[in-house]
Order: sequence, then C-alpha cells, then structure tokens
Amino acid sequence: MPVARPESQEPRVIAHVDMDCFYVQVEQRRNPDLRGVPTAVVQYNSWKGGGLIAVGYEARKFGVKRSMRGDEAKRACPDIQLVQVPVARGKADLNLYRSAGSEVVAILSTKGKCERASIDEVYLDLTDAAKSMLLESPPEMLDSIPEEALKSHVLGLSSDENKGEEDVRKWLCQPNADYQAKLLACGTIIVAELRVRVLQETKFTCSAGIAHNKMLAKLASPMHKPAQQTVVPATSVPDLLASLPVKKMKQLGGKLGSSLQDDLGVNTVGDLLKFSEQKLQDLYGINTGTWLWKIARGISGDEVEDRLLPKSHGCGKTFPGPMALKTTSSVKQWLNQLCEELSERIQSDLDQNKRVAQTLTLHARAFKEDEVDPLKKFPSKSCPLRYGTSKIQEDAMHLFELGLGDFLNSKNLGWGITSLAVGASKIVDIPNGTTSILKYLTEKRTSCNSSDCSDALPGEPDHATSLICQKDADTKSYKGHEVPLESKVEENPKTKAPRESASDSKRLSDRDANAKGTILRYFSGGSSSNQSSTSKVETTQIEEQERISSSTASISNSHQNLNLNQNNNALSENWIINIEEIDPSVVDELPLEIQREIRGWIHPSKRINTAKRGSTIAHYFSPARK
Ligand code: DCP
Ligand code: CA
Ligand code: CA
Repeated sequence: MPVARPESQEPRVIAHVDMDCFYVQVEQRRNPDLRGVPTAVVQYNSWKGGGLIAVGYEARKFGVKRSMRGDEAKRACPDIQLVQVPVARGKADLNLYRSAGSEVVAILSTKGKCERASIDEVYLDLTDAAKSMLLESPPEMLDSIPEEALKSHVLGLSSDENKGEEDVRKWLCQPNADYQAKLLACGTIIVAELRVRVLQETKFTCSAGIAHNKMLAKLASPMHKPAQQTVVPATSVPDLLASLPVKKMKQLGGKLGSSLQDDLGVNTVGDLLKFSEQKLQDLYGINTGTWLWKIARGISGDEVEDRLLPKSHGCGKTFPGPMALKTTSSVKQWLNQLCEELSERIQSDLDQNKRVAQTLTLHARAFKEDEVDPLKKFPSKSCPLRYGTSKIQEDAMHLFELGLGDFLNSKNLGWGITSLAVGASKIVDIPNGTTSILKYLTEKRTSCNSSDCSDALPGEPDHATSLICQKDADTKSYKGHEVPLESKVEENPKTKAPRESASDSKRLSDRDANAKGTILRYFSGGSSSNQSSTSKVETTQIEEQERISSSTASISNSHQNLNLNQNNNALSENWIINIEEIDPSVVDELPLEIQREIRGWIHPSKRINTAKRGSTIAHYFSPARK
C-alpha cells in the first residue's frame, strides 16, 4: 500500500527522463539504415514472428503496438523492419541496451542526484543546480535561451501553437514569479541542455517531465513524446489532476483504483478533493488515506535516491504457444541457463560495484489441466540468495518445485510453463571497514551482507537456515528445504562463490579484522589467547559457533575473559573474549539487552543478572535457535 512521505518544506526541482522507443534507438544507432524507417525490436523466438518489445515512432503511426507479434505488425505496416534482440544462451541478451542506458545515465548524473529507475529512465534532483543558476545566471540574464528549452510544453500556458515559443520565453524569464517558479524555470533550461548533450554524445533522444516532485515529473514525461519535455508549474497542478484518470497513477492501477471508482465514484485524481483526510483514512487506513489526500493535491515527498545502479537483476524467458515447457527436466535446463546469466551479473556487480544481492526470486507463468481453478497463477517464490552458479541453480529449482506444488495443489495434473524468470534483489553495498558487529553477523549468517541489521536480530526468521517462501505478500518458513551455511570451496572454479568459499570467507574476515573493533578482534584470541591468530581460525570459530543450537555465556578469569561455553560435545571449544579489548563503539551498535549484558561484564558492579534473561549474547550469536 502506498505511504505518504513527509514533503520537504524547501522547493525542489525534479526531472523524470525517459528514453524514446529505447531498444529501437539502440538498434538504429547500430544500423543507421534503420533510421527514419518503421522499426520494431522483437523477442528472440520465432512463434508468430516473435513478440514486439519496442516499437519505433514511425511504426506507431501505422498502429503497430507492443502487444502485437511480428506477423501482426507486418500486416499493419508491411514495410516494418523487425530486429531481433541479441541472443545469448538461447535467450535475449540485454547487455547492449543496459550499457547504452548507462551511457545516458553518465551524462544525466552530472547535474545532480540521479536515480536510475529502469533500463531507460532516471529521476534527477536538480534543486541545487537550479539554485546555483538562479544566483549566477538567471534566465532573464542569459544572452539566449537554448532552443530546446523554448520548445518545452509548459502546462497551463496558452496552447496557441504560433505563440508557443514566445510564451515559453516569457514564462522562463518571469521577473515577478515566486522563488519556486523561478527555480522550475532554471530546471527547465538545465534539462533541455542535458537532453541536447545526450543526443550529441549518444545519438539518442529522450523525453522529460520537470516538476516539484517525482510523482508530477513522472506524470509529465510521457505527455509529449518523442524528444520533448513537459513542465508542471505548481499553478497547473489542480487542472492536471482534475483530468487525470485514477488508473493512470501507477499505484492506482489495481484494486485501490478500482475501489475508488466503484465505491466512491472517483474517476479522476482531482475527484479525491471531495473527501477529507479523515474520511479517506477511515476508508483506506491511515497511511493510504493520507497518501490519497496528498496526491489529490499533487503533494509527494518521495526523495530522488542517489543510485546509478539498478535495484535488482532479473532474467527471464517466455515459452509461448507450442513452446511451453511441460517437463521438469526442460524447466531445469532453462532455469540453469537463466541462473547462469543471473550469477554472472550479480558477480560482476559485486566485483565492479562492491554490492551483494540478498534475495533470489523465481517467477513463472503456467497453465494446467484443471477445470476447478484454471486461472490460478503460479506463485512467485523467494529465498536467501547464495552466491555461486550451481547454488543459484539448485535453489531456483527448489523454488520452482515449491511453486509448482502450490500451483497444482498437490494434484497430479498436466501442466505447462509459458514463462520463467529469476531475479536477485535486496542489493546492498558492502560497507567499508564497518565496525558493526551486527553487519558482520548478518553477513556470515545469511551468506550476504546487509546494512539493515534488523534482519539478524533475535526473533527474526533465520535466513541462513530456513528457506523463506513468499506467496503474495505473506511469508512463511519452509522447513523441507534447508539452505545450510556452507564452508566448502565452490565446486565450479569458473564461478567464484564470494560469500561462501573458504578463500572468500578469509577475504571477508580479513576485511573485517582490519576494521577497528569488529567482533573478530575479540574472538581472535581463542583458546590460544593469541590475538594475531589467523583469519582462517576466526572464520572457523564463527562458523562453528553458528552451528550450535544452544549455548551459554559466563564470566571467567576474574572478569578478564568472557567464556562462551558451548553445550555441544562435538564442538566443545571455548570462546575467550578479552573484556579489556571490547571497543565501546561496537557495544553501542548492539541491541539494548545485549549492550546491558556486555556493560555488565565491563563494569561488573553494574551487572544485571543475565543468567535469567532469555536473550544473552551467546543466545544472540547462535543462529540455530529453534
Ligand atoms: N521493454 C521490454 N518489455 C516490455 C517493456 C519494455 O523489453 N514489456 C524494453 C524495450 C523498451 C525499453 O524496455 O525499449 C523501455 O521501455 P519503455 O516502456 O520506456 O518503452 P520505449 O522506450 O520502447 O518507448 P517509449 O518511447 O514509449 O518510452
Ligand atoms: Ca522509454
Ligand atoms: Ca521507460
């Protein structure tokens, strides 16, 4: 459900930039003979001429649409050129388009905070650039206004085509406008200049929306395509929303939008103005109610994230008509291909950008011979992501089997898969020299690194030892397929397993050991009390500790050392922590009850009786709680 974020009090200038018929433009740049010619890009698969995924503007004039297949497009526009997407591993290889998108992002990100929102679109926060321009060279002081800025469509200005540029010039140079409007005028010029640079340097055209927030900028960018920009002055917002069908808002395309239409008779976003915030909250809950009240007024506090890299990686393939997959072995064969690509991409993201993905998801579309419930969807399934191609393949296949079981309701029915996709999401940066004990433990326990330490808190599902299955919004633990913590070296030498191979564990441990005050420093003494013991020993100890199902903490050696005795005969190692070496900054990062406990060790006089408490540090370190 949408949630309203508090809007900044300061006026902002936000742009949404979207490339025009993007894949077609990339293909036209590769093959200039296609320029000016009706062109579409089709998916790799020959069934009925392949599915269209991008349609050039020349072809759109003939009524060619993305929903068509190649054969249909040929009937609508006999001269259309159909270009197949590049192919690798028997499926579309989108790397060409991804890197073309990156070329554009590199230019657009030079003027302010830039959020890459998809393969061909970004949000820009140009507030600072607009403020500087207003101070140093406001529009009315410019010798000439860039041509592209004068071609802007400014909502609410007269629509007299002949006077268009003149009106825009006046609007850009409005001496009596308020500060917010003046900033927007500067933003309009900055975006026009950026779009000209994109065209000069990449040969691609794009369209843009420029407004005071993301929501309005996104609404505006497709209004005048291709190769144009649309500006939303604050004064034009009521009219824009009064005529905007609710279903055109991204978050209102589904059930919420239908309920607004059917239950409240709200057809346009502006119609929501009739309802008080209280009424909307009563009907849809506090968060959604407030969000609806705000969007009716064009208010949105969403920030542009500083992110030039994608939020997730995914690869999929469709198997339409007779190509549907009907056996587990054919699904496995294709899943292996998809997982291989996914693995390569997350590995290169890790190598190049020092980012790790935490969640693996499998999506599929399917049909079955079931008269009772023929429309039931194949449920998407997720689990913690383990690096290494073979592990991803194995986990993806488990997820598929789980999904298929749910889909068929455990009945023995015939089935077919018409699309398969795997995705890697919850991508986070590997923090540099973190001092966080929680981050370290999350990393070790989930085979990935999280800046969100809450994942590892006691009481939360243990991602390292259970497979979490998602069905719609619900999550549940799946006990049948445990994903164990691995310490083996990855079998496939070509695909390094960054989180789980012995060498990489060492690398991680080295990194963490170098960071001031990590848990390793305290554990590094071990039973040998050798503070400079190797990271391999450290890693082993942590891993051993993680396998223990119950453990207790006690103070020994006259408060000098903490001895974590393990109640496990097979693993009867003692954990010695030198209390004097505990870095207080690390303690501050621990959950409160653990902080109290450790402070009790450091200052025994203030120590609370920890023996009776359910949550002890040893309990906290043990991942195998049942
Ligand atoms: N794409 C895809 N499958 C889809 C939608 C899009 O493969 N179902 C790819 C091809 C598009 C690119 O993503 O070129 C960008 O998608 P857009 O929705 O932005 O559409 P276009 O850029 O093609 O056209 P427009 O000019 O309308 O933005
Ligand atoms: Ca686009
Ligand atoms: Ca797009």
